[in-house]
Amino acid sequence: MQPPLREEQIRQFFEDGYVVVPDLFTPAELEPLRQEIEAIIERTAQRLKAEGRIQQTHPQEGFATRLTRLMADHPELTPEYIRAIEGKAGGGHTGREMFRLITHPRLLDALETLLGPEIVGSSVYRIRPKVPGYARGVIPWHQDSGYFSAHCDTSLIITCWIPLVDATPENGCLQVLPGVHRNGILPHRTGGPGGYLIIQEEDLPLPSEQAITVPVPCGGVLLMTNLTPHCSTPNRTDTIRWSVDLRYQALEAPTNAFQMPEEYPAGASDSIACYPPEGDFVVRSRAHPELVHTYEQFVTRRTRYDAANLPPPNRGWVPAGSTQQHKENN
Ligand SMILES: O=C(O)CCC(=O)C(=O)O
Repeated sequence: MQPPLREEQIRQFFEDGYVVVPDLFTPAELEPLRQEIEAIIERTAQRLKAEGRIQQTHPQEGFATRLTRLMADHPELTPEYIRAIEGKAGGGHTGREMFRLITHPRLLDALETLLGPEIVGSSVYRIRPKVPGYARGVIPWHQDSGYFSAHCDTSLIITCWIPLVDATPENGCLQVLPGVHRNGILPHRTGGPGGYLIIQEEDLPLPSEQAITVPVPCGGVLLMTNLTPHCSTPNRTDTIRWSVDLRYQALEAPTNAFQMPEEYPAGASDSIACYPPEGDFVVRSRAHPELVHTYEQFVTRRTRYDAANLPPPNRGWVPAGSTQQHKENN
């Protein structure tokens, strides 16, 4: 039987901080999630029409174009569409097909070769509709750890970036800086383009011209570490670059997978989880299979964390353009 990741893929992941596995899924295996997202768009458009806020629902448009048409008709409704798809703070989509993808055995087998057999679905997962011209679709240089609590910088948290269509340089695939993930956390700044954190050019360990552009075919996965600097590029096509990014860590890394938000001692949220506002969940445990969360438990955990409104980590990053240095304890 073919191993989940080949030796050279494992080596590239640890040496370069990223690797593309071009054929982890068949495009057909991603179809149920595409349909789950299409159903949200349909429901949202129907609701807005019933409320008299839109006239056209564009049912004839497909996954690649419908959201573009809806947003072009009413740009002011963009946040409402995005929120319906992504949830309140981004990770609120708890559909069954999303869970099926997050817990897909082939994906977990690949992750087991990198993380070991005890795996937590780390809280931050996202759906990203990169609609042509949508400013928040283009994400500046960052390490995912820039968003996480500082006490997780030394843990490996793997991002699995999974396009739901072919991701190309034209439609805004990612770029990475290879081989610099072992140098630790870089200074991030607040208030980058789209409101995101940014590592400014002068703080990148390599000039951005040395970045590698990483196309990923539909069915493929880009694996990155939490310290791999990466950014996403503009979508210059007329179709949507849909993707999801999922994150995983070993059970021994800091996690809130065994607490509900109301069980936190006051003020302790930053010292427990890597990303306190969202709930982690166990996806594989060879030693204690009884710890693995079911779909129903996953939904409950995600919903309770969503309602608790815990603040994101405050790492003391200073604003973009400021000459102030970030705090030493980052
Ligand atoms: O999907 C994108 O365009 C960017 C994703 C990203 O930066 C991330 O997953 O950390």
